[in-house]
Amino acid sequence: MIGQELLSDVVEIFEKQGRLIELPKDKTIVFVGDTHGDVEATERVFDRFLDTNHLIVFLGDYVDRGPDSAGNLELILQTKLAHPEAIFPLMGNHEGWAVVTVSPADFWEQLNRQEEQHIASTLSLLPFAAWHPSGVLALHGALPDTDSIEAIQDIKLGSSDWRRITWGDWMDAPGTVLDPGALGRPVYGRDAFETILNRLGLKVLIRSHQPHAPAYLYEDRCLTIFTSKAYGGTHRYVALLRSEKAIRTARDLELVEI
Ligand SMILES: [Mn+2]
Repeated sequence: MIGQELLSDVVEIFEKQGRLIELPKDKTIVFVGDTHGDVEATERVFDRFLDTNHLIVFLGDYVDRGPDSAGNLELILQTKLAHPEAIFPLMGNHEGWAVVTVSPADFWEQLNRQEEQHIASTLSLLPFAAWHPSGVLALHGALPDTDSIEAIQDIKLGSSDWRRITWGDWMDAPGTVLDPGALGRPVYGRDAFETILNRLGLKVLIRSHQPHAPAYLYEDRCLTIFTSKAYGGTHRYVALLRSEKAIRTARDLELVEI
């Protein structure tokens, strides 16, 4: 099981780095979709991209569903501790256990009470989003309804904007809130996407969370990627944002199979 010392050590890093990560322009950014206990996916990402030329952003959902949730989470946290400026795991809905339950929750349900509390409180400090100056925002689900990118820094765990970020789905249909998701996942439409993307001055949203969503939505400005085989898929993809490349749409990021 994941050691108490590892948890306490990464807490200090998460508290210092805050809820919104600002990504540098001089590295290639590697975005990794849900891994969900697929530790082989995480190992492949690190084997290939953990070096001084790359910065790795994980889009959340490290536990439940897959074969080795504890191993996957431990590998990510150990690597975060060893390389705090090289990898940035964001919060998915499966990391929000401190405030909301999820299903399936096979990882959380096999922990004893003390482990459950310690891991949940550690993961409750994960950042919500990562922003790149080329106009790209990365997060787990849907866009928060904030006035600025900077306001993401002040979003509270369990709030409506937190729920949008970690639980929100997108659907290729007109409208804003297509389903408020009172009992689960809120669903947002094209009008919500365009209004908020423009208000925040963004070009592209990259996210995961919805394994059956089209990869490209809304004139290629919303990219959904998945990096786990835990849903029965046979391919794992990451997306690369290269520093030298101008970004107009999500097609300007490069999808790479790992
Ligand atoms: Mn999710």
